[in-house]
Amino acid sequence: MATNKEIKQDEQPDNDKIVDLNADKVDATGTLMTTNHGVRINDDQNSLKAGDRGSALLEDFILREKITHFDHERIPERVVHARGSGAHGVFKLYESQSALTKAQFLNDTSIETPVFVRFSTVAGSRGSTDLARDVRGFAVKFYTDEGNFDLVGNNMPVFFIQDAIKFPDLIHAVKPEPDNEIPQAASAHDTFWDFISLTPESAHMIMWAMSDRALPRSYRMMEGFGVHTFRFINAEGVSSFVKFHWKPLLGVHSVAWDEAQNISGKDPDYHRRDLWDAIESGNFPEWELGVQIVSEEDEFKFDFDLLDSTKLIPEELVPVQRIGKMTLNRNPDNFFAETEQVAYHIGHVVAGIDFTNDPLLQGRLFSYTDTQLIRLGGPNFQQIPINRPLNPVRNNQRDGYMRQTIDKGKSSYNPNTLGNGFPAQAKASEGGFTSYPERIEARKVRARSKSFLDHFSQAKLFLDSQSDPERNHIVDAFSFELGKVKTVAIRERMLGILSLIDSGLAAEVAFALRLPVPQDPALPLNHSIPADGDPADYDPTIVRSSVAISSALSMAGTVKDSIKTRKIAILAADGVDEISLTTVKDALMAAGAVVEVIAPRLNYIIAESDAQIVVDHSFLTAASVLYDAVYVPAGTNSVATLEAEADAIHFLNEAFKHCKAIAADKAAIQVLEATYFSSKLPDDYSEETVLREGVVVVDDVEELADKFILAIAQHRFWEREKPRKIPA
Ligand code: HDD
Repeated sequence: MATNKEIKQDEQPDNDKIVDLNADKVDATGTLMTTNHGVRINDDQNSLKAGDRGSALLEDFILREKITHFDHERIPERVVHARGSGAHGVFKLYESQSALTKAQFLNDTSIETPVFVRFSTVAGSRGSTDLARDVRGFAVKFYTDEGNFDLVGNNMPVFFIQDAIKFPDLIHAVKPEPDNEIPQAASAHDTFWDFISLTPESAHMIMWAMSDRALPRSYRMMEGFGVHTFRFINAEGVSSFVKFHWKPLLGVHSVAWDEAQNISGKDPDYHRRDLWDAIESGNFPEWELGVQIVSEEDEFKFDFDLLDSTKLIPEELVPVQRIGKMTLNRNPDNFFAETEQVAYHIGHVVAGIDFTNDPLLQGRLFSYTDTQLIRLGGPNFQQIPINRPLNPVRNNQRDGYMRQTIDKGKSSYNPNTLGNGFPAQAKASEGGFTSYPERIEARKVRARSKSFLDHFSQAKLFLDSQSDPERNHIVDAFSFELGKVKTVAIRERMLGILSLIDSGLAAEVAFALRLPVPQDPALPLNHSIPADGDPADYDPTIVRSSVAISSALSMAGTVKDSIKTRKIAILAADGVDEISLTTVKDALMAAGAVVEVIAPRLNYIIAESDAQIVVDHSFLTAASVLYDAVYVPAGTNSVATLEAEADAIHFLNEAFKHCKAIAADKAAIQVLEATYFSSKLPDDYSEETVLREGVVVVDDVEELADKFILAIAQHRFWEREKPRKIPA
């Protein structure tokens, strides 16, 4: 047997080889075409035939190989999170976390850890729209020198269910209905709300899913959460509980629901394109990694159970410490090879990070390997380049479909002497993974812990922490979703659930549905208890929360001092005033925005000064919903054209309806006067008014640009929305 001293230190990471996939990259530039067995192809245009007009010959191995490969191009899409987009990047630690964890990439601030991130929606198929109302997946693979650590999270900090055994039910309910496969990528249908209305533990998550968090403006502008409580283990073996957070440096921003539905038609790849374009243009998306730490002694000090994934730890109770930064700086070379084949697994942890007994987490530990076996075709999926760890893999596993490594030597078993005892086990001091020796004395039971039974107080905490517009959007979302439900009994049951969260919320949704709020809402909840369960043991209405409001749960106070990467439209036509256009354009671009000129026709417009100005889109290829703000420059002919152009007026009307910043040179005011919001233009354009109303019309273009930038940074002026009718 080998002694540990004899183990060679040949195991240095080779970044180029693994993460850049260089060893496996094929660049066909300047090369000749070959078959898969390497024979040069002379004619790729015609199949082999008996004569010019004769039938094809079976002998044609070139044709057969090409068609066979094509026929087998598809692999099963992910059973959930099928629609997604990925990017490469790096993670850099701010300060050593060695007091908490021995994971090297969280100890050594000189290490730059490569990452591959995949964002996704949950319910839709691979080709579905990015803008569905849905949870977003936020999965990060850290290629650490000690193996891969996958943080497979979402953009919401809690989940629909508490136990993995309910996951197939949840997903069957939200996916398109099985008889007609309708609707695609939407939760607004009977089976989903039937299940939710019978599953009180989903109350908290459903508030998040009906909030604007489910409609991110960009993947780059959403938070990420590990959801479960994990463990950190330090070199002394001391464990602390940890919740992981990702905080986007651009802030957390959303779009309006009407806008989301329109984007789904105009550009279903909106988020994918946004991520790709940002990285291509060098605007690298950034998030800080945050941790909430709870010491082992404090496990039971909260009014919820740390093992319950339907609960979050309010930041008021345990602050989030930002420990490092992730930057996404490289687009994949090949969508299929990287983004489609990447295989995340919550069980991919490294020494220093460990699991808790969260029953949702425990079930996931099984599911992720299992799903890759069918999706990627066998047990060697970790050998696909995007999935390989940086450090060499050495064990006695052999063979199987698509084995990539050529393992040398006679011994493929342990213990052995024929291979000198290698590969040898690693001691803990050598980085060997050891599970946290948690003390467990328990009976084997199939039951839900009573500490998991408070289903409504954090749902209420979330609702009460929202700004008025955010709360209104939640009412609208429930009214929309339940409005699409055909079975009235399901709508009523949901109103019952809502009344257990907040009677005002239930009344507002009931008003929209013109239904009464049920009197005894707790009754149908008996569906969610075991066959022999006593309803008294499963009373989900216990209210425990000690925190009434948590400002971190609202997006209202997010970052609002930057317009970096915001997309601004300038509407113009022939005869535009060149200075009015370019002064504002240059100022916006200097502040980091992406500015596009939109005109009746493509290619260029001719300014009053006779200068040619490049046009990025015509009204045919652009749409208001694809921009964050809009500006109309001066120029007599341009203004006259736009004023009479229905597409231009529609563009502005939509921008106003979706609460976006709007600016016009004072000499272009006629265009705004042709919109439906002409009567709502403010009387003055002081900074205070601009920050409140989001509209700027002044004649000094430099002043205009400054005020417009302030307005765009606010992101949206939700207060512009029509006031709600208060139910009687
Ligand atoms: Fe899951 C994929 C996140 C619960 C079973 N999950 C998947 C992805 C994300 C999450 C981001 C996509 C990864 C990628 O981009 O490839 N899942 C979560 C979160 C959960 C959660 C945050 C709760 C806290 N998941 C969950 C449960 C189960 C699964 C309870 C099963 C018992 N999830 C899967 C899966 C998927 C998956 C079937 C589908 C494709 C894949 O794994 O690779 O195994």
